[in-house]
Parts: sequence; structure tokens; C-alpha cells
Amino acid sequence: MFPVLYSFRRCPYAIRARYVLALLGIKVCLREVILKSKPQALLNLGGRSSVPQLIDLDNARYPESLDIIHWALSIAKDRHQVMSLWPDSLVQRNKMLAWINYNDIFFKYWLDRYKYADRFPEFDVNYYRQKAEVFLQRLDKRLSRRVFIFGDQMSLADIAIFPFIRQFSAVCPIWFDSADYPYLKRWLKVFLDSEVFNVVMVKYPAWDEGKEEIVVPWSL
Ligand SMILES: N[C@@H](CCC(=O)N[C@@H](CS)C(=O)NCC(=O)O)C(=O)O
Repeated sequence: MFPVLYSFRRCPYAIRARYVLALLGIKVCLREVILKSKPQALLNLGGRSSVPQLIDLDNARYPESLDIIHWALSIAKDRHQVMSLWPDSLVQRNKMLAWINYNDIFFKYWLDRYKYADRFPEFDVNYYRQKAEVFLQRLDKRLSRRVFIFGDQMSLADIAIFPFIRQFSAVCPIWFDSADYPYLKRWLKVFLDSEVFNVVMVKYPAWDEGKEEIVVPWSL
């Protein structure tokens, strides 16, 4: 028996959750969801049916990516690794959360408009991209002085944010390739080239009641 993770391969929230689970070696039963046709088992949970969501072995429900990540951090065996991702210092944690919140609230807002500019005809795509670039500029400046957002070690802030920058880069790869964000690109590449990322991006068939359960051991 393993905890159940409802996930969607390309979802940046699901990627951040899977990345932490894989990094910490926490096995789950991965149920790949098609967003337009969610499985009844997910809908039956009631309330929000977004992904990722995790149900642990005590039937406790973790309905948000950050809930899942904190659950994973709380049960991971390698406490040294946990400390390096999410240090004990409250000051440090608050700073990380500030970066993550900025990403989730402001950057995501402009990213969606940049990605789906045709659905937001009030402004053109360049306007939305420039709004989103405010965050890219902040990140690039910060990453010019350190490898990761909080120093030489990868932290929760990096893992929580990189899937959204990846999504931004994929809206117009030609534009992104020629854009002047050398430090941000170097940082993003560390993640995209990582073994963990390749493992969490493996494609699995969509799950539904009666279908075989896929346990992901995230073997690295
Ligand atoms: N705040 C949530 C957001 C999750 C989310 O918006 N997921 C999207 C896919 S990327 C989704 O499930 N959309 C379909 C829906 O909300 O029903 C989290 O951190 O997990």
C-alpha cells in the first residue's frame, strides 16, 4: 500500500510536488489525471478537484502542492537533506515563502495571460510577457550572485518556482533562447538536465477506476 498522488504530468504544481517526492525517495501510487475528464474517485473526494492531491495511508488529504511538499518533508528519512531544502530558521523560511508566494500569485497571473494571450484580448502578448518578465529580471539578478535562489544549495524555493519558469520558457522558446537572462537560464538548465526531473517527467497512461495502479519508486 502506498499513498495516492493524483497528478497531471505537465502541471507546474504537480511537477514541483513530484520533484520533491522523487528527491526524497517517497514512493506513491501515481494516478495520472486528464483534466477535462477527471476520474470519479478524485471528484468523490469533494471540494476542489485540482491536481496535485495526495491521500496518505491514514486517508488524510493534502489538496495543494505545497501541502504535499510539507507532508513529504515531514516524513522523509534523510533529515539532513530536509534541512538543506527547508532550513529550520523561521527568517529563512519566511523569505522562501515570500518568493514562492510572489511566483504563485503575481508571476502565475501574468504567465497565464502570456500563455493564453488570445483569451485576454485587452492587451497584446508582448504586454503580458513584459509584465511576467519583472519576476524573471529579479530572479536573474539574484542568480548572478548565487547558484540557487538561497545560496549554493538547492532549496524548496527553487523547486517550487522552476516549473513555472519552464512553462514561461515554453510559450515561445525562440524568444526565450535569445532573451538576456544568462543566470536564470543556467539555473533552469540545472533542473531540466537533472536526473530527478527526467524521472518525474516520465509519461504514464491516464488512470481510472479498475485500471492498474502505478507505483513510482522514482528510482534515480
Ligand atoms: N494551488 C493549487 C493549484 C493546482 C492547480 O491549479 N492545478 C491545475 C492544473 S496545473 C488544475 O488542477 N486545474 C484544473 C482544476 O482546477 O480543476 C496547488 O498548489 O496545488
